[in-house]
Amino acid sequence: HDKRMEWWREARFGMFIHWGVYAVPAGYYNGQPIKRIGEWIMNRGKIPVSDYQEFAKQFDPVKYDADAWVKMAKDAGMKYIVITAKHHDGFALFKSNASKWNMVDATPYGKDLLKPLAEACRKYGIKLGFYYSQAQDWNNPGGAASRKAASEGWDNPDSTKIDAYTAAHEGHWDPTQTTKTMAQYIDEVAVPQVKELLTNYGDVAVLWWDTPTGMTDEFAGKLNATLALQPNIITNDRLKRPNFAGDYKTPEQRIPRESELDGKDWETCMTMNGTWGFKKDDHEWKSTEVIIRNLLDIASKGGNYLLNIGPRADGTFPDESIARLKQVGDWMKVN
Ligand code: FUL
Repeated sequence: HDKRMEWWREARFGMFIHWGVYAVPAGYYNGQPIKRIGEWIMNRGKIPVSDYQEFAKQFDPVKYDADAWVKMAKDAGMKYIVITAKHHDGFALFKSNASKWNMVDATPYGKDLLKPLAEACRKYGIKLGFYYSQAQDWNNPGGAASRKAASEGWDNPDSTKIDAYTAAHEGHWDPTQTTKTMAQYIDEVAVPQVKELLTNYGDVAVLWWDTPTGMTDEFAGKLNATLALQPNIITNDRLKRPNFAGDYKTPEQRIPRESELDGKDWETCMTMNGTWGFKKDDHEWKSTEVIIRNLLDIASKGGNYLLNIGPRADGTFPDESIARLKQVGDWMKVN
């Protein structure tokens, strides 16, 4: 275990990338702003599956330049990248034979987004990790949907009707979501897709699981077994709780206090503004000074800082993110 963790323990700084179909609506549905984090828009807005899938027809990132992305990470002093291969909306940024809801089959762009990223990472010596939402999947039938959020009230104007439905259907809001069981979804989509990710892109340094809604030990065991395809891979602690602790803990949007540290490895993931996935109206940017202070605080406590970028649907990073990466890099050079 320790051998596998060596590079990660020295890394200190990494780039999280939340990119997907949600960058197209960028926080708006039917002209209405949908509150909270951008990558949750389908869930928060209770967008029907067929409507949401329409957005993919506008996901055409012609300005995507993986080489430039990785170079920006490297110049900022980052040592690894973790990208959302599939977020909760179930959309695969890669060519998949397990579901047509993927970049190659469902968008005009028609090309795998992870291949060029993997190549650029090899070129610049940056480790590549994949975020994969193993449990929640709001498009592939049988995938789970967060139940907790259902009690908070939705942002869709139609929410009373939807709330009753979701309460009766374990957080789902569209009948197509429950046409298969979660066991079928795990066997037919999640396990095959993770195998694709661990087979088709060379070395994969990290598997970053998320939100274990509805996970059982059996489901988690099947997913965990696929990791044998990459003997050196490490994983976070979000596959299933308890019993699957992974290699490190993942405090979100917060830096642990000294007194909370228990000797286990940890990584704080954090947004630069208020959202992970791109939202055109989110202008709450942290200053470069705050970002550097966070990095120092985290490094001094022995953790890693996974700092997020939410690229636009055209394949570019927001200007504010670019500026901050550049300034952090400049600071790194003199310190
Ligand atoms: C959360 C997810 O639900 C968010 O969308 C985001 O990916 C964050 C890093 O993890 O639990």
